Amino acid sequence: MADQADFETSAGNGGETHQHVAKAGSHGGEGHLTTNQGLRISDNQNQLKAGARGPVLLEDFVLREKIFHFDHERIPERIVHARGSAAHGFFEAYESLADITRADLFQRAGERTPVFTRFSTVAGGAGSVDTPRDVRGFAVKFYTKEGNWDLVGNNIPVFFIQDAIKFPDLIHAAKMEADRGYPQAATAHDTFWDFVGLMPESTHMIMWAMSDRTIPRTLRTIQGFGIHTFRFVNAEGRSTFVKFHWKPKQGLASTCWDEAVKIAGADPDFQRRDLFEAIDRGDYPEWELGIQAFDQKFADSLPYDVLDATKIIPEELLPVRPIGRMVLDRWPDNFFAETEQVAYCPANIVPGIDFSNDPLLQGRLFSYLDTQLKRLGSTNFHQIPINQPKQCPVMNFQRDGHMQMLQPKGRANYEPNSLAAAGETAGPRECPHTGFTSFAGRAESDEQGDKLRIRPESFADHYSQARLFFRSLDPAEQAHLASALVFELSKVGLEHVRTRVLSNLVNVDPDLARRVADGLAMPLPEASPVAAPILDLDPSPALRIIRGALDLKTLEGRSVGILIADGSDGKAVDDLTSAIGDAGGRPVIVAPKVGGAKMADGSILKADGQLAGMPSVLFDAIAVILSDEGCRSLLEEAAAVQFVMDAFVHLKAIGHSKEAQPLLDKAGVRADEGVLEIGKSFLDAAGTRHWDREPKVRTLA
Ligand code: HDE
Repeated sequence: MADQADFETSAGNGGETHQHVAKAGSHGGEGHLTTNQGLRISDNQNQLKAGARGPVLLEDFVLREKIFHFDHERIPERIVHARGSAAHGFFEAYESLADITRADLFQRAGERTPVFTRFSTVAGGAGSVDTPRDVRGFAVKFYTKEGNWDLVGNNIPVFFIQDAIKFPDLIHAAKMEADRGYPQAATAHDTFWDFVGLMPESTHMIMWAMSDRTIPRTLRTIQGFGIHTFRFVNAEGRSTFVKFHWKPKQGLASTCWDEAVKIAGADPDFQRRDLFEAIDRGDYPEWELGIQAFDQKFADSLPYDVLDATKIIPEELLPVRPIGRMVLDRWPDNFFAETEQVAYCPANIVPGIDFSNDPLLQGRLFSYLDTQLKRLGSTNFHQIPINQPKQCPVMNFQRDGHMQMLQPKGRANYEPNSLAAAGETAGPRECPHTGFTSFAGRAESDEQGDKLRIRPESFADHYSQARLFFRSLDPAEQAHLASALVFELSKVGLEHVRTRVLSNLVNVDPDLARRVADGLAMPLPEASPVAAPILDLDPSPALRIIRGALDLKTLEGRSVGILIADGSDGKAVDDLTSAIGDAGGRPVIVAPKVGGAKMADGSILKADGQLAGMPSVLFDAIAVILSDEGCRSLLEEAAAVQFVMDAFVHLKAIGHSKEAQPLLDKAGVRADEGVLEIGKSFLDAAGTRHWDREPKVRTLA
């Protein structure tokens, strides 16, 4: 028998009918190894055999139980968003929002609600890499006192399609091609662009997907969006439309495409590791939650429909009001139990929050519950600890089913009942006052009442906001976007597909289309026909990453790789390391050998990583502190030359000792404001990328 202390019981999900949820995960303690029946195991090294060299006996139930359980360790991965990383934390409300919502978590300034947040890529499998060009999922489970509220969003505020019925087609087209099983986690292939070309409603999202938003530097430097229009409903039953925004305190930052590709090889878990390590060292990532709140009159004043998930409301038109912050401060105990088994669902809402008629959102309300049954195998998936409400009981008469963990007592398993009159436990009752009621106001749709498979006229404009997005970007970002289109379409073998996409791009911006056509060495086709006039909307600088409002120049939370070798000046390395730490950055020592290098004064300085295994793509800036002799030896080392060359072409700051100059020369580094001798100004330069360098290092479309 295992020690009794290994098995906690918790009333976590308690309440009248659901008492005593056994915590199924207490196998981590010290003590004796047992079978799942609690039988102490005497030998975990050898099977039961008939004689020392004889055959294995079928009787060996210890072996069979262990192998049986192992064989079934995998569950179906998510059909989309399979690869993810998650963390625990809290949400803290800034002020009472009682005027617009009755949701309990927004009633009191300073009130904290526990959260579990999962970030993901969309297209790749669970074992794919962290840095493909892809949308990032941003799903937050708020464990409120009134039940779980899931805000299941992305790092992009729009989506590819307007109607949920197109989702399986979109995902089929985006994932690995059906016959060949590749490419994994990449949209640069025929079927994706074939679908996109035929679905002009995806054009706005394509602009975002081809921008640097989809190659984020870390998960800590992405924005999040609820995408759909939701509702807040206050105690009087008045509804206000809301759109949700998460803004990273760490700033918004992306990689260069070439860098993202190289990170995939150097560290396929780069973003997962970054999140883990940041939390581990107490550098807790934080986001501010904001809302755009508006009424029907405002919605009616817009030239597009707020129920259309391919549209944004520019912040310049309707500012984002900050309403609280989320801090992620705890890594899960167990990846499978929590990150893999967490089951988000946009239908999980609380009183004071409600849906709009967005047809994409409406379809999602069905999909997530359905997918959880397939993935987690039981209708009782809500009993898994990560999915249980933490601050309120679960009480109802739903019973039985696979893997039922609860043992309700008594006869009451229906409602209403009058068993209380006989002195028996009657169980929970509905509550018309505090229970959730759906917002009953007049539906937004004029078509309400007729059964129609139809797209409203107000959804017909597919290009104005794509144009708005492209024209709002910094010129460097526009060049990245155009080059991403050239790259992706260059991987498309079907010429008619490329031509069709180009025709759609002409509607977005003729200059963009021309740049992409030039990059492909293809003629520029005629614009594709449009269903609604294309408007020149006012640009929205808030959409920029580069030189935008969230492009922070700081070392906080960023890393500097310091390359050293035998003979380096130990004091210079120490001084730089402390200065980086003081500026909130993370110094990482890289040397040809992980055991360290012998400094000029004879001391050994240990390295955090070996040069061949820690290329500069893993850092936000680099420093090279070498002696003449150390530099000479590294001139013959391709990894050292590449370390410096990549930092330069990825627009990072390079600080160096005088003696390191020959290595910089060999790497083709040319002087600019981001290349400096080590000193105070290097620290300033290291807090940002040097975009003006780009024309010197890359040909962009
Ligand atoms: Fe999802 N989506 N989705 N999605 N989605 C899933 O649910 C679906 C959409 C999003 O970290 C699945 O548990 C449909 C938009 C995130 O666990 C599935 C449609 C947005 C996650 C599903 C959409 C999202 C998912 C797969 C079209 C941004 C990962 C596994 C109507 C607002 C959550 C699962 C996590 C996951 C269906 C469109 C975000 C199959 C039918 C739009 C962040 O149910």
